[in-house]
Amino acid sequence: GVHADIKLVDRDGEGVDPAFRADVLNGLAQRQKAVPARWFYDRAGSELFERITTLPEYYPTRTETALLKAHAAEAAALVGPGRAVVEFGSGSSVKTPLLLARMDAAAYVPIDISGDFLRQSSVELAAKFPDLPVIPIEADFMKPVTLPASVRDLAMLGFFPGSTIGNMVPRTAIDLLRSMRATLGDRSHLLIGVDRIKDIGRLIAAYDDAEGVTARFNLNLLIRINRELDGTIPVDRFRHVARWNADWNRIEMHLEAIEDVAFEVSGRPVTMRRGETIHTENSHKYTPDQARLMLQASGWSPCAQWSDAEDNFLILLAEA
Ligand code: AVI
Repeated sequence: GVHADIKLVDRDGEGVDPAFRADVLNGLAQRQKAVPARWFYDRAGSELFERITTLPEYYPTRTETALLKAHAAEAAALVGPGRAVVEFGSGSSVKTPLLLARMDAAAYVPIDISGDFLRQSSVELAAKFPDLPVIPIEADFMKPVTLPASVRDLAMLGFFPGSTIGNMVPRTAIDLLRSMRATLGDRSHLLIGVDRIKDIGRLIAAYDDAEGVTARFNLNLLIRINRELDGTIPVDRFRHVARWNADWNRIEMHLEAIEDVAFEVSGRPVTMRRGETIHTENSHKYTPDQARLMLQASGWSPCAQWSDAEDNFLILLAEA
């Protein structure tokens, strides 16, 4: 069963989130305008992201799922039974059960900043694994998290799928991996998904799909700003752009003004010239060597890795 009461937080149609307001106002005041990608995920954004994961062009989700199907048992054998599986993020209804079905785990501990996603996925997971204690923690996993006494003495397996690590610049990614190491302790392992560098055309297609779902996902950020921060952004004067940054090995998503625009956010005036962009996301891609180096730089020792036949995606197992 689920071992916690989590308060429901739903900001759709509610008051202003001061952190959102600060991030947007600061971001729009920069020379290269930028809004952190974490703000994509309101209700509509989360639904659009779910649709992205099933698009023909968006290979990461289906490739990682296949890798877990094929190799979770091997990973489980390397890690051993009786672990607390600590997932960073509230968990996917497909990937998490694939791992837990093979782990013989002592507890499942999802950590997420969004209480309502956490609550929903914990209840679903507990229904699938009735004998597994599910202990959701509402917290920002970018910082070290104090785990409850009921799991603190168990050896742990951290689980961080989805190549979410790619949405951070390498410095921040290393800080996060270090803080995971601190959260999980000396006897722990980490299983992490990383998207690989590949043909640029295929990478761009994955972030600029023919159906336009990713464009709507990106543009939804402007709709959210208008709704939650009293914005007057002319959304139809912006277009979705996905481009490859070869210096950083990353896909960048931007929202480009297609003509000169002037609008307000929370009473503050903003102007943009035609062609000027708001940078909304980075999605870094790694070679297997780079991924292992990043783990090592964060205090983790890589011990196994699995990739698909087309070299699209990588899951790595590391030990503390
Ligand atoms: C959540 N994250 C790993 C996705 C990615 O691929 O960087 C977010 C995403 N953005 C556009 N499409 C998917």
